[in-house]
Amino acid sequence: MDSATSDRAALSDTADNGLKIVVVGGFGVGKTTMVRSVSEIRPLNTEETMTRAGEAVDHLDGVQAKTSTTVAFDFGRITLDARSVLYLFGAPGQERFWFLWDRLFSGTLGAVVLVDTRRLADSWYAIDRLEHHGTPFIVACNDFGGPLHSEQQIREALDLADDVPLVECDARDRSSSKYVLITLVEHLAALSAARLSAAEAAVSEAALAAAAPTPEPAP
Ligand SMILES: Nc1nc2c(ncn2[C@@H]2O[C@H](COP(=O)(O)OP(=O)(O)O)[C@@H](O)[C@H]2O)c(=O)[nH]1
Ligand SMILES: [Mg+2]
Repeated sequence: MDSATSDRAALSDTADNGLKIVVVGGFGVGKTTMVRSVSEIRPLNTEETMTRAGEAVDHLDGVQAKTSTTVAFDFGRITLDARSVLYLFGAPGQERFWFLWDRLFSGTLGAVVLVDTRRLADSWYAIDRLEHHGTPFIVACNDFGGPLHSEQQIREALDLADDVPLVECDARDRSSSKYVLITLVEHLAALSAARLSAAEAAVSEAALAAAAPTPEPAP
């Protein structure tokens, strides 16, 4: 299906493996845009017009051009193959909705943290919560034409471990958003393979130890 929003693709009868992915990050970093651009169904989103009432509670620095905001979450879907389907949840970014995040993370396989390089600190909270929950994630820098930082500078500013993938994207572009999700799925697959081989190594070590001849007691 090519159009992100014009059609409603029916879920295949064979789809029995639902994988939940969340898109998180600061206010106005492009979460709703990414779920919209990549979803194969018309995405559910809960956008409301921003009014002056929010001025006093939401931090609007750097996002003055924004006219609507997510007040619950975004939801979209992407079929991976006959059995596997990605369900995408975009979290609301403003601080007063952070209480929703912990619930949103339950059952989540992995997350995309979107960042705007002009406001890197706005995505700190997302990374902190994901680390707290032990949810694997990747970081995607959304292209707002912001200052160019080296990968090392971004990693340092976000205090990212070396094994967390860091990519660039344009959330408005479907293939770019797809690439971000593919990077996440590959990262999850690599983590799961590493866990499996660590478990296999532990099992064979235990088997070797059990099979080793018991030393003769000293005379
Ligand atoms: N220049 C640029 N603008 C973007 C990009 N992604 C989103 N936007 C715009 O940034 C604004 C905020 O995006 P939105 O998806 O609502 O952010 P959210 O609060 O994280 O859900 C909207 O006006 C989008 O059209 C991008 O990659 N580049
Ligand atoms: Mg939003």
